[in-house]
Amino acid sequence: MTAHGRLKVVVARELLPAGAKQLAERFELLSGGLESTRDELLDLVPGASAIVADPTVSIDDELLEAAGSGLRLVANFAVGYDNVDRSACMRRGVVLTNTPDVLTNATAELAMGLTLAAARQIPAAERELRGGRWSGWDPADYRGIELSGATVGVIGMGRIGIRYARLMKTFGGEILYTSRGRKPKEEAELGARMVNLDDLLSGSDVVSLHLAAAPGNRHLIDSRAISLMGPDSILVNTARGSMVDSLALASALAEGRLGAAGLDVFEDEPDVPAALLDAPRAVLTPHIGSATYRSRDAMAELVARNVIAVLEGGDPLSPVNLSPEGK
Ligand code: 8YV
Repeated sequence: MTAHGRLKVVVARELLPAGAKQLAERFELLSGGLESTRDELLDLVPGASAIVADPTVSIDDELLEAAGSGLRLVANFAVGYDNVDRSACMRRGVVLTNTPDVLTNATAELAMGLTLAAARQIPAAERELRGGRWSGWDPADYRGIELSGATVGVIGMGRIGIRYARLMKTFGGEILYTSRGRKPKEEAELGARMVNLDDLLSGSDVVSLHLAAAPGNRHLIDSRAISLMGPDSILVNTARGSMVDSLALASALAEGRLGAAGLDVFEDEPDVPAALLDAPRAVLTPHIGSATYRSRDAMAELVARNVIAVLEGGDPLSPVNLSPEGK
């Protein structure tokens, strides 16, 4: 509670007006800003009832301790929450919320866009043209991979994976997937087949990652996994950078052992390894999966509705299960 009798809500970096406006009407709202440092955040959180975070903000014991015992909620502006120490939240009775559903279409559409852009080398072709290096039409120039009839492997058949599978099914190929459990509805609707990871990697023309990051899937796509993929196949990652060994991927692209890659996420954002920047047939975007007007506004609104619900004594709209086995 602040001197003005209002509960204090701290936005670690920035919340879009679609959410910030509602919070500012009810609470004392403080924002660190996009450039805020860890130390500035530690100075900002004492006495906060809620913290609004995003994947770039590490929510750990130290930060929760600095906020103090009045902290009731961490509202993450993202569906992923690998930036949050869930057991630390659980120990302190702090609720964690995320923003599922509202970004499903946006993220799946970007994954599809990266798939197409990588298959046809659209960014590299455009760079050549803009760089004044287009010397004339050449029948051998920029020949790419055709997606019609391609087998698409979806690693992680959750909400975003399913949406991506539906979009990619329009190319008419087969859908393979890995998942914790069978998806009978998608099997019936898309003819999708659940297989093990190795069979997915060796049997797909396109492999797209849609898993939540976890310690157990760090470098899930390493040099061995890449070696199972065909030399014309495409790897797409809009999930988390930690799941792909960037250097192994860059070597495979440089040596022609992999067809192309479309990546929106990186291991140590915003740093992108030079090897990837230099790799041929790699399309790289700066973590824009959910960046549509509709999705980002809906995410901000959902963050605000979660904060309001919890601080006004109700139930969170989209709580994260904090138990160790929870997803
Ligand atoms: C971005 C995401 O993190 O929701 C996620 O998990 O990775 C993306 O939505 C988000 O846009 C940045 O806050």
